[in-house]
Amino acid sequence: MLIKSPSASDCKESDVTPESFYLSRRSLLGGSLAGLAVGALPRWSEASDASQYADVEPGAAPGWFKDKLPTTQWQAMTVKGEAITPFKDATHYNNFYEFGTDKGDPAQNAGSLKTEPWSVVIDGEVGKPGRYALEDFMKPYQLEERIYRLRCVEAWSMVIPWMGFPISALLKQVEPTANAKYIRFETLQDPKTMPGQRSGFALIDWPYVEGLRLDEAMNPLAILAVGMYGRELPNQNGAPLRLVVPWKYGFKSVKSIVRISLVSEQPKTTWQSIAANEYGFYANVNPTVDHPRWTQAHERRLPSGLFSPNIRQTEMFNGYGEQVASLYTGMDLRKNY
Ligand SMILES: Nc1nc2c(c(=O)[nH]1)N[C@H]1C(S)=C(S)[C@@H](COP(=O)(O)O)O[C@H]1N2
Ligand SMILES: [Mo]
Repeated sequence: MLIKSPSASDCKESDVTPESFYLSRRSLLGGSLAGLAVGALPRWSEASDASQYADVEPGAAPGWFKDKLPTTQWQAMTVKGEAITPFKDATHYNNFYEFGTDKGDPAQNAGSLKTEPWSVVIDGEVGKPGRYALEDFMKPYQLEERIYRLRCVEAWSMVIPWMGFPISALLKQVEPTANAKYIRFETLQDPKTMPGQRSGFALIDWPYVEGLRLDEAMNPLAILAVGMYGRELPNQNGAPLRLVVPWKYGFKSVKSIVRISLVSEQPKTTWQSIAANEYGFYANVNPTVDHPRWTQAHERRLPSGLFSPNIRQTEMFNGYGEQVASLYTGMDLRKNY
């Protein structure tokens, strides 16, 4: 495991606020983000003891969820010797622009998201379209625990134990037609409960949309998650249903999904629409292709603080090359960033 000790300038928070750069009134007005961004950092919890759960209400876990809990013990597991990120950090340092642009905003504001009842629409190029109540939608699937690295395009990362099921299992259920080439995911749009969608300054054309090529979605690593850390998803992490594609930058992993469409054309995705020269459709983690405004060669692994930034080398495909590199044989990953 390579650990690089950074120079002070290596990975300043102020360099690395790319996504909120487009959303924040302050940055649009040209104000400096540096002080504000550091101020917004949560204080890191020291140990992964039970007290870190204190201010994240689990809510009433629905029956279907309890019945499906896997028996594995995430507490004891690691990824190649990398520790699981404390729950507190994973739930208080979030990007979920529907609830604000600062990292602490989703934890503060996502309580207003109403996750029950929840329904998911399946449409487009499928043999079995429909609208399903979440508990019916979930019926065919067994939950599996997946401990994955999450690498944000902003050059920070975590290790999160998810619970979910492979998208390939969903595709088997809905029966894509021969015309289906991509899968498109849409987040809830509800300005009443999502203050970010009411902001006149955000450049996002809501709802938040993401997509995958069908063969990417079929890869066994690509999952839809309904839980993390042995419990259901907290709202700020995309309850009740989100995508997790660990070899891609975090913005691909769209939260709070209400619609899944099989389509014949590459979908127009949120970040590509905002700044196509900075955020591509593929968004595979790639330490050799820098973002126009900062390097992607390394990352801050949370918990990370001013005095122990915890910098590590970023791995190609976020370390999942063995499983996914063959999806991109013959593609120029410099062009298809
Ligand atoms: N709907 C929606 N999904 C989203 C986002 C968002 O703003 N809205 N942010 C993305 C980004 S940039 C990242 S890094 C991850 C963060 O997931 P986490 O907060 O669970 O760590 O969610 C992604 N999914
Ligand atoms: Mo991100």
